Parts: sequence; C-alpha cells; structure tokens
Amino acid sequence: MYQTITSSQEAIALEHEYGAFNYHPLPVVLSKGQGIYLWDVEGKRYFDFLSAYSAVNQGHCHPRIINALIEQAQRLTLTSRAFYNDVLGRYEQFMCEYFGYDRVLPMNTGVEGGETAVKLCRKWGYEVKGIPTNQAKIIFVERNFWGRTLGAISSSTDSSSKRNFGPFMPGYEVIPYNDLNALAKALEDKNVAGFMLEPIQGEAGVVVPDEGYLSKAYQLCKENNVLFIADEVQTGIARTGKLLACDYESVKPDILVLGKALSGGVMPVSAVLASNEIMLTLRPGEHGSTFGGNPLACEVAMAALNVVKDEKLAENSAYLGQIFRARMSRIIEKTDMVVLVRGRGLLNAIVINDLPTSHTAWNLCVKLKDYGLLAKPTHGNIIRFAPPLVMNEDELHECCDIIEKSILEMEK
Ligand code: IF1
Repeated sequence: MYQTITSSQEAIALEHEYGAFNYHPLPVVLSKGQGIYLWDVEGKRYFDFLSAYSAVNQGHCHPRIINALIEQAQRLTLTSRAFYNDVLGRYEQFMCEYFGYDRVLPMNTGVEGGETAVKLCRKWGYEVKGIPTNQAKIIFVERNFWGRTLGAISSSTDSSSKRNFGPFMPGYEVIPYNDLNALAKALEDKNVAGFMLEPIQGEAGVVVPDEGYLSKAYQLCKENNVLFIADEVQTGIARTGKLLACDYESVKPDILVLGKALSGGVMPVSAVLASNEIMLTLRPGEHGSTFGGNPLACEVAMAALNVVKDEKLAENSAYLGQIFRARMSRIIEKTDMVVLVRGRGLLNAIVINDLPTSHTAWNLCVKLKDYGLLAKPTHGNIIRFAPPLVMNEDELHECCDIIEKSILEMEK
C-alpha cells in the first residue's frame, strides 16, 4: 500500500529496503523545487548548486515549461513513430533553426544520444567515407563520461564504471584529453570515423581544455575526413556561458549531442543534430526508440529552449560565472583547504587539498547542506558547483557566503 512520506528518515528507509544501491546520495530528502530552491520533507529550504547535474538550467518547475507539459499532456503524449503527429515536424524545424543544423534525431536520455551519435558516425564511416565493414574506429578521450550503457562504459577509463561489466565494445580508441599530438597520431589510422568528446569534461571534475584545443582538434578531424562529435549533454543549453561550449571557439560539431537541460529537467529529452550527408545515411527501421520524439517531449523542449533565449540564460551564466570564480579565488587566498577553482559560466568546480580517497569533500558537502546549499563531490576531492542559470547576483553572493563560511569552519 503506498504510504505518504512524513519524514526524511522514512523516505531513506524505504529506499534502503526496496531500492538498488547504485548511488550514495547525500542524506537529504527533497520534496519540492521552485527556481533555484529545493525544500526537504521537513520544509527546510536549500539553494540547488547541482541542478541535477545541469539538467535544471532553467530552474526547478519553470512555469512556462510546466504549462507546456500540462497542455500537451492533456492532448496527446505519445504516438510512437509508427505514425506521424502534429508536433514532431514543428519541433524538428525549431531545433534545426535554433542550433543551425540540417536534421535532428530525437531520443530520450543523454546516453541514447551518445549511442545514436556513435551509430551514425559508424554508418557514415562505412557508407560515405568508405571504411571497410566492421573496421570503423571511434576515438574517445581519457576520463570521458557519456553514460552508463555498455557502449558508453566501453570507452570509459574509470574502473568503477567498467568493473565486471565486460566484455566491451570493439572499435574504440582512447587518447589523452587536451592533447593534439595524441589526436594527430590516432588520426593516422584511415579507419577512424569519428572523434567524440565533451568540450569541457563534467564528471572528470570540470576539466577545461587549453584555449584552441577544440578548434585545432576540429581542424585535424576535417583534414583527416573524420567526424567531430561534441557531447554537450552537460555543457550545452547555456550552462557554460554560451549556448554551446563549442561556441567559445566557434566550432560547429559534425554531430551534436544534447540532453539534460534540453527539457529543463522536466522529463528525459535528448537529441542528435547533424548534416543531411550524415543523417540521411540512416534509413527506416535502422534506429529509433518508443518515446523518442514524443509530442510531450517536443513541446517541453521547445518551451525549455525558449526560456533559455528569452531569459538570456547564457549571458547570465557567463556574467555570474565570473563573479563566482572571483569569489572562490578570494576564498582560496584565505585557506589551504581549497587549491583551485575552474570552469566556464556556471559550470565550475573547486579542488580540495586532500587525497581523492579522503572524506573532506564529502564532509564539506554535508556542512554546506546543513547551511542550506546542496552540492556533491564528483571524484573524491573535487566538488562541482552548478546552480540553475536563473540565479541573480545577490543570490549568488549569498551562496558564496555559505561556501566561504563552510570552508573556513571546516579548516578550524
Ligand atoms: C549518473 C555523472 C554528470 C553526461 C554527459 C552524457 C550523459 C551524462 C557529459 C548521459 C550524464 C549524469 C549521469 C548520472 C550523473 C551525471 C553525471 F556524474 F555521471 F557523470 F553529470 F557528470 N554526457 N551525466 O554528464 O546522460 O543518459 O544520464 O541522461 O549516471 O550517475 P543520461
């Protein structure tokens, strides 16, 4: 019999009793979200400084997105692609014009977007580039993260993502990130079809490559007739201070993968955008998904993207990001506990001066929680800070005050 949750402890106990332990959440139980705020079961309010891993760029339960959801949900939620519907075509035109591509393939989760990009890239490799069948290679970078499917973890260099899930996908090669010589060498192999990377590595701990890396990597791919695939699932949709992180170097990926904030965190929506030459290698029956491109997702995504444009979220992200990193730099001057801050726009991270195996970052996140700000460590000693992009300057300073107070207290 379904129980209403009356305490945080009760919610946690139910998950311990009935759920898989594939996460280790911070001990907080949320029951309401609005804008930059979350409330727990007991009614305590928090600043959300994770944004569901950058899926809630537009703020929790944005009214324009929720209204789009409600209106379409009362009309038609799903037809499958066995039939046409009166939303998908409008959405496809909207997406192609919004991002400047010939065609879009709608999916649901970010990893499905990545899998779709890999399949498209291989298909193009065989049917356009002329790579011998089943010989196509795709190059990935160390410490990449693009999801949890076998296709995704096959490219991972993180043992916790891979251990005891083998055997893995063939045709993958992994090179160091931010290393153009390694890329140039890997591209000597004429069977390479694509190079897939995050323009800023999220899970790796907000790793920003050197200025020029993206544009030079793109150039190397073009010189070798290899597709440049950008995984902007986490960095896209205004998170880093531009609509796409690739925009910082005016790189237009051959295949663009979007997810997360494409729906403003309301439901899973992902998309792959590419040229006619690439996208039209797919023929009916060769790819798809039950919910991919459903009318509900399409209306939600169009509302979510209109919010990004109308509320100038990329500009706000860029502006507040500068302020945030300046505030963190001032904290770093006062304490040995934090060694650096890095990021672009409102995708940032601080590195704690301790071993990745230490609990310092975790303990700091628990203290931040106690003071009303929610964040979580990525790898051991790195804490990612990614608030919704709708935050204002005063709210950001209030959050920085909480971070500063927590760090200085921990230090004592
Ligand atoms: C988890 C990480 C972040 C992503 C990039 C594709 C995907 C993700 C750059 C796949 C998803 C999520 C997955 C979630 C936690 C979170 C995460 F810690 F796992 F790595 F954000 F950094 N490309 N990232 O970041 O999208 O299929 O999840 O919709 O799996 O723990 P998805």
